[in-house]
Amino acid sequence: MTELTSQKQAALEAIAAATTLDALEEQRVAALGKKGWVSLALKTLGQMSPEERKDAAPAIQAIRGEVADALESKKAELEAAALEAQLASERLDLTLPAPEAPRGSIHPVSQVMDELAEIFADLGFAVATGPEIEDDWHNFTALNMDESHPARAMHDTFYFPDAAPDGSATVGQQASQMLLRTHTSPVQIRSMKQQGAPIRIIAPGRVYRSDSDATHTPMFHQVEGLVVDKGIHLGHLKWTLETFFKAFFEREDITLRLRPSYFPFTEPSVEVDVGYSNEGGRRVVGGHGDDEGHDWMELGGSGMVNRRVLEFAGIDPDEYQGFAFGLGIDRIAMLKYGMNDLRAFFDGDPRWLTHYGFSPYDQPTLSAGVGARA
Ligand code: 2NL
Repeated sequence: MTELTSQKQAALEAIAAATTLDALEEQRVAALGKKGWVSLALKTLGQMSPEERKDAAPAIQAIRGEVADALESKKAELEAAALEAQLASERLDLTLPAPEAPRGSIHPVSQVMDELAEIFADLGFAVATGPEIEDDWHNFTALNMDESHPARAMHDTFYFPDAAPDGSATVGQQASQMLLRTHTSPVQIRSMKQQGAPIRIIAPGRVYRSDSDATHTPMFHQVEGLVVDKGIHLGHLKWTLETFFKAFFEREDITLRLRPSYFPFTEPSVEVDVGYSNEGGRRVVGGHGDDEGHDWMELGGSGMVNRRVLEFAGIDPDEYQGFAFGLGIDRIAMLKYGMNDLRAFFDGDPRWLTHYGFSPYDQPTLSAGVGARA
């Protein structure tokens, strides 16, 4: 018995001293495992006389109980300590500021297209879109540009080597030559053919010309506008452009000069000039171009839709008249937001975008102002 008591004493001390669950498990196996000293002591009961057993059995059971209790409470203590340590090490400080996620920005061309759409929507214009890969008929023929027109020469237009593979684009029985549209006019031709007159649309988008230098990129952006109705005349055109430029440049002192010109698709045709002044090397739109220190700048072309174009588009020119205009989006974006190099628009350099790009929250609205906040 004394041996068991000292074994118990040693075991209780070892259990008390255990600092890990593994060390504690070792103690459990050594005492209560199949070959542990408690289990061996229990086995000795079988060889005892009933009298001996009567005293020894409760004593061994008591030792077993003491050791088992000590193991259990130490296990609970170590598990609680392990949980505390884990909670302390995995604690999240929710008051720390989150790392800032990189935020995208709106390209100035997209911003200006949104501004255009907003202003013209207020004047009753819908936005029309169409394919950038066009056929010769919609891009040229329907716009009164016959085979001999210089804009149809190879050096201006990107032609595809073959006609439409599925024969979808045909003129009469003949497959039409495919090309990258050189203006957004074919969008308006398609809209007129589809919905007829009256019509009031703008067609903003990418256009392509084989031209590349400091002021020309092979892809650029254009917005064209078209109004067809009864009794439309040049006065409607001038008021519409004036009203647009005042809203777009956000100033009232805009002066337009309509200069006689020639386009095959309009008759009469006029170039649209706007008065500007030079302020510290920067061109600022506004004022009268003939005033001291002012000059005129060409922003686009326009005119009354040529009656042949209306006929091509299936509209009776004796019943309906229309005006149309075309403006370079990249050009008016540079003018409004002070960019000086057209090529940087399409380099895709994120540093340029960070400098000139717009926050997604700068949504153009007429009530809050179409221009983005500085
Ligand atoms: C320019 C000149 C212009 C048009 C585009 C047009 C469209 C149809 C019918 C008649 Cl469907 N005209 N568009 C008219 C005059 C000028 O653009 O210098 N653009 C930058």
